Amino acid sequence: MYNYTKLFTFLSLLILSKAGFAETIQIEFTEDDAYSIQVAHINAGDTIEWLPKNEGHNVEFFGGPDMTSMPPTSEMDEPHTVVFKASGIYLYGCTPHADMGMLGLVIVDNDFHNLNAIKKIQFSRVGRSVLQRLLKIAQASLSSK
Ligand SMILES: [Cu+2]
Repeated sequence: MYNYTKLFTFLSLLILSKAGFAETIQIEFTEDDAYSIQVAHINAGDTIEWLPKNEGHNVEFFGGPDMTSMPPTSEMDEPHTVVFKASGIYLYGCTPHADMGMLGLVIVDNDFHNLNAIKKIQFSRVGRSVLQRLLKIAQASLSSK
C-alpha cells in the first residue's frame, strides 16, 4: 500500500520551496572596470554569483547590515558566490579599483536601515561620488515601487 504520509510530506516541501523563491543573480566584471549590475535588489535567501568575465578584479565587502560579520573577500579573477541572509544594504567593490569607482550595492528586502553606516564608509573623491550615485539609484527604485 502507498505511504500517503510520505507523499504528503514531499508535497509540502515542494510548496515550501516554491514559496521561498530563492533566486540567483549573476554579476559580471566588465571591460570598463565595473560590475555589470551596480545596484542589485534581492530578497533574503537569494544568491549572487560574480563571474570574472574580465581580468584583474574581485569582490570585497566594505559594509553590510552586520559590520562585524561580512561576506568573505574573493580571490582575484575567481568566481564568487554569496547567499545573503540579513536584510539591509551591502556595499562591495574591487580591492584595487574601489577608489576608482568599481563599486556595487546589494539591497536585501528593500531595507535601508543601515544607510547612514554605509554613507560613512571612506573612499577617495571618485569612490564617494560613485557611491552617492549608486545610493540614489537604489533609493529611486524604492520610491517607484
Ligand atoms: Cu577591479
